[in-house]
Amino acid sequence: MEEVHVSPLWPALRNLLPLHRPIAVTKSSLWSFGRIRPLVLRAGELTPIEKAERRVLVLCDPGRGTAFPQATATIYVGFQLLLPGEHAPAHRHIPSAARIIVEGEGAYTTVNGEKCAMHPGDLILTPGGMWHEHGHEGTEPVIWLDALDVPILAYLEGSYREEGKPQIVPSRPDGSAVEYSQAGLVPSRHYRAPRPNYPLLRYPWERTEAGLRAIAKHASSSEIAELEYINPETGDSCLPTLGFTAMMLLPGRVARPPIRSSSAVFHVIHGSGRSTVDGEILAWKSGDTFSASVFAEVEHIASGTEPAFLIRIHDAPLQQKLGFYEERPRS
Ligand code: GTQ
Repeated sequence: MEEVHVSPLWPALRNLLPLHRPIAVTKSSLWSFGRIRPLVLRAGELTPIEKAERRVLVLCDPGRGTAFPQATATIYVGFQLLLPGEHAPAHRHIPSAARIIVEGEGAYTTVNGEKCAMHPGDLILTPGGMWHEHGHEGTEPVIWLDALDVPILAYLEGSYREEGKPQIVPSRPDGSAVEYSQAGLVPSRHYRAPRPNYPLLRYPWERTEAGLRAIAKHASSSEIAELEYINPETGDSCLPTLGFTAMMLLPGRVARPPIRSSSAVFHVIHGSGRSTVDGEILAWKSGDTFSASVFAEVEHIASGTEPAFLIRIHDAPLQQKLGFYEERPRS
């Protein structure tokens, strides 16, 4: 069989098609920002941006090991460092990216000619195919969390990049302060004028937090205050394969979402708390990041007296497009 390049199905069948639910390779994990931050800053001392192009420490799933730059089957996340005065040159690629700013002021990302200021908690999109470059006009290091769908694009043998020239940037704010400054209102278009595919690239954190606080104030005790980041022109997920939500957890109140077929990475914007993922207790605080595999049983609770705010990155949009996303009630 080896000589003619064939193999029998039957020894592999039960692994390829397990009963009732998938066998997850991903092992849920917590990445402590306090432990990773000094390593990221050390990388800044040792590795010039010109050499690195993107100076990132990738969060690796313990179920796969550090040879695999991914946190789950579909989600890549990494902490990227930009130092004052540095410039990460323009490129574009097939995978889509989003960034969540962790610390520091003064950096910006330019996406298809739109200069997006980076403030802690902001979510900034770099959809596949769009030119992007990063710059820093501040005085302190800036660190953000990149999330990309590169594991799935690499698996599909679809991933490549192109390098470009610095973009020309008109002097105006990004779309969150111009065309899409008010929820529920989008620019009127003339007959047949195309709507942009990715109209809104920056989601300022202050608005997200205000929206969550408004919901939490009026929510019943069983509801989880959670907002989805969407495309304001279509209502779709903001990237094709990855979805993003923001959650507000109240101290003393357990959030128990349904079991989901999607995998997820959670990033703590601020506050502290604990999550149980398939029976494992993960204690987290500001800047920490943790993962949950497909079909994981997850619950979260804030600790202390202040609410906690998390961003959930997940692959339900991909699973929905492929027609197999599901949720199961908790027992
Ligand atoms: O900032 O453009 O973490 O291209 C991985 C690939 C960040 C980026 C990553 C990238 C970028």
